[in-house]
Amino acid sequence: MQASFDTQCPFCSVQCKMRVIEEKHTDRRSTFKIEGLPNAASEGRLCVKGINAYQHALSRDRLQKPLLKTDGAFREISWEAALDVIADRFLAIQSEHGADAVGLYGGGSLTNESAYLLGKFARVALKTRYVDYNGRFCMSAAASAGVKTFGLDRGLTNPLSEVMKTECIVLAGTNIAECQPTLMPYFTKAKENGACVIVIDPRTTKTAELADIHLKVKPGTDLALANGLLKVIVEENMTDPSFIASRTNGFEEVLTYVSSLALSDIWALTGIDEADIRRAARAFGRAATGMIFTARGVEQHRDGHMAVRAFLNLILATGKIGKPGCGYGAVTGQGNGQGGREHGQKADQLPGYRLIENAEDRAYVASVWGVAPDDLPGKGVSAYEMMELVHKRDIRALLVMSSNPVVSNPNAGFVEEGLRRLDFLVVADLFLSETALMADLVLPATAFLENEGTLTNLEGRVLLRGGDRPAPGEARHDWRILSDLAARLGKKAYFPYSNAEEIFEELRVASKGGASDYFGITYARLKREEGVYWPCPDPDGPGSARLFERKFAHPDGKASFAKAVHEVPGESADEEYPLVMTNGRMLSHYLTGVQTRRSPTLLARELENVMEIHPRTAERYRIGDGELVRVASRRGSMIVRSRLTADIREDTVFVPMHWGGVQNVNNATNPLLDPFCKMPDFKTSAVRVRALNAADLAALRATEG
Ligand SMILES: Nc1nc2c(c(=O)[nH]1)N[C@H]1C(S)=C(S)[C@@H](COP(=O)(O)OP(=O)(O)OC[C@H]3O[C@@H](n4cnc5c(=O)[nH]c(N)nc54)[C@H](O)[C@@H]3O)O[C@H]1N2
Ligand SMILES: Nc1nc2c(c(=O)[nH]1)N[C@H]1C(S)=C(S)[C@@H](COP(=O)(O)OP(=O)(O)OC[C@H]3O[C@@H](n4cnc5c(=O)[nH]c(N)nc54)[C@H](O)[C@@H]3O)O[C@H]1N2
Ligand code: SF4
Ligand SMILES: [Mo]
Repeated sequence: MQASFDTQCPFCSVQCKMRVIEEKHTDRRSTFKIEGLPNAASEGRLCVKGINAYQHALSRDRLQKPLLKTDGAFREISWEAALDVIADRFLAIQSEHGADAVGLYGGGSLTNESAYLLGKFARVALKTRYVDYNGRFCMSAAASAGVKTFGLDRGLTNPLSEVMKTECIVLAGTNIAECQPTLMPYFTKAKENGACVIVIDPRTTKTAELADIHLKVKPGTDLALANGLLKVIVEENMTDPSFIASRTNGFEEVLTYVSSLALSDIWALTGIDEADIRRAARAFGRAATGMIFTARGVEQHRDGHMAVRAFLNLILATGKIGKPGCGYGAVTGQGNGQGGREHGQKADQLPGYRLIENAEDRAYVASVWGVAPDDLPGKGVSAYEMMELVHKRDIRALLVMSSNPVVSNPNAGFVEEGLRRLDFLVVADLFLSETALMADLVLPATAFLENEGTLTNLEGRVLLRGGDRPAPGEARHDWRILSDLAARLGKKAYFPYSNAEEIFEELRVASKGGASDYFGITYARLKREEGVYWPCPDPDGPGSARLFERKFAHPDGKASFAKAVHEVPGESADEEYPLVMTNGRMLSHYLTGVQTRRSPTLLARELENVMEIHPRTAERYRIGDGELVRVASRRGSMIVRSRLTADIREDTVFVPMHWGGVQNVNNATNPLLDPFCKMPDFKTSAVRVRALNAADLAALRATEG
């Protein structure tokens, strides 16, 4: 017997559509076949993660019932009992310590409906100011830069199809070949059409193999490099003066600043010499059309916001935006990294990108929710700052929904210590993640095969994901968990939903008139049209594929240059910690690996964490290939296997982020926060490395069993 389910990949922001065909055999075993479905982003392609995503969703490890921890051990309980325990604990903690003693921590894999509801749940059911989400570590620098420069943050300002038509592409700190693999054909086609590709990355990644010019930058110095590029563009008259005059503000100040810089200083900082800076600046400056893409390599630094703004300066100075083949892309990460940042799970936001501290915005959303504006709390703090409040015991109870913060936060040891101090931790997840293992109560949530809802992909296209496969055991949708809990807290009237579409109908109205306006989008339309770009205020009108054609989103219609002053990176190598460690992703694993490590096919590709190190550097520290090494920073250390490769800078090592515990790169990362967006300085930590000796290995075996 056969059954087939149309859905979307649960992983990255491309949101490839797929069909999962289940063949049920007479012995009750099932086998699965996966087909890519046509769609405007991946055009039917799937990468290895998408093809194997069904494996974790169908894994025996899936949570099936709520689990309550008593005397250190989990036991299954009913939903009734679980909801009672949570409501009792939350209410007791709030009555003793105030409404803000309970915090909520969401994620960018949640559907728009669940993310919207999490924000509403915080403000209406719990009335706590403390709600934030993992996108803080992901999109916050690019998002805040887009808002400041353009007046609006949407991942791509242009449809993907325009990539193929552009003459010059800058890929800064983005490894599309491993992180959004099904988009690579757009870039290879652009190259076939004659485009010049410039890659900025400390490693020769699969993406960098595409480059005509590869700037192998020192981690944490992109801001200086972008300033150097602008200096050459200005010096060699490659700007677009009429665009600057008619469509932007603030160029003069930037001009004065970059003119004062010396390329030799920028070389000293970035490791990129004057000739290469000039070559890249000319390629971008002289091209008639060009696009710049940034991702976490540029953004996850203490100056991530300003680094992105410096790249946006290049776009504005050359007038390369608002027309075909000209624009910017913040390469969004998680499946709903885009929608997840629009509808209110962020500490300072309300739906539709409205601001919780803005009186008009509060009044509007309060009217949609049927509460008094004064009853809405004020803004809270960012994800890592929430962990600081947990550590300080200002936050006493926490509900984590769709994130694994004890692995993904910087300075993970501190975060773990904080979570242990909580009076009550609830985690809603698919699995017993590292964070769920620490919880007092764990709730089983539904996965992509089972959970219908909308997600907004990196282009800003809203997509409806099917989710018809029955959930395992008693797993519930995230939005339902929130609704059920709200009812237990006496707020049922505000959370009356019986399906995702009803929530979307409310979200449409709540976002109406906001920057990310979804009012014109309906489920019926999404079923008909495959996807709709926001902003889409009109049910009969099209969405906006290309942004900023005539005006930017600031009140005066103009874009803003930023004087982006560069300094040294958050942490630099010194005698004690002589190397710089950066980090990121591998093709076959996803984020903290909770899902992909439960897929046998994906796990088999990469079984354990590694450290990429240059052979000459390895020799200096007497490290052989494939040896276990300890990588230590001022904050903590991890044990990983060395992988010698000449593709990385000699002064840099790279450790992926897909493992927890003793292999967790975040044991060592730096929680220094960007002042504008509170992005942690994940990608530059000074470290020392050493191969483990026999005594270390014996000790390790003893502790790790
Ligand atoms: N396979 C896979 N795909 C994913 C994910 C995953 O976990 N696995 N996660 C998804 C998510 S949530 C996200 S946010 C995206 C992330 O997508 P990316 O941002 O592309 O991924 P990263 O590997 O973190 O970083 C990209 C590149 O930045 C480089 N880099 C490191 N430091 C610096 C620096 O200081 N400057 C510059 N210019 N480059 C630097 C790294 O060498 C790396 O090649 O991927 C999404 N897709
Ligand atoms: N060192 C370092 N650290 C980083 C980064 C880096 O580049 N370097 N990148 C940062 C970035 S960009 C990101 S996005 C974060 C991600 O950090 P996390 O949010 O911790 O990442 P995930 O591993 O996706 O965790 C998601 C959890 O939710 C569960 N889950 C999946 N789908 C659902 C669902 O629909 N409902 C529920 N309830 N649960 C679900 C999964 O099983 C998993 O346990 O990590 C950040 N941390
Ligand atoms: S991981 Fe991304 S590129 Fe790969 S199939 Fe899933 S959505 Fe598509
Ligand atoms: Mo991300």
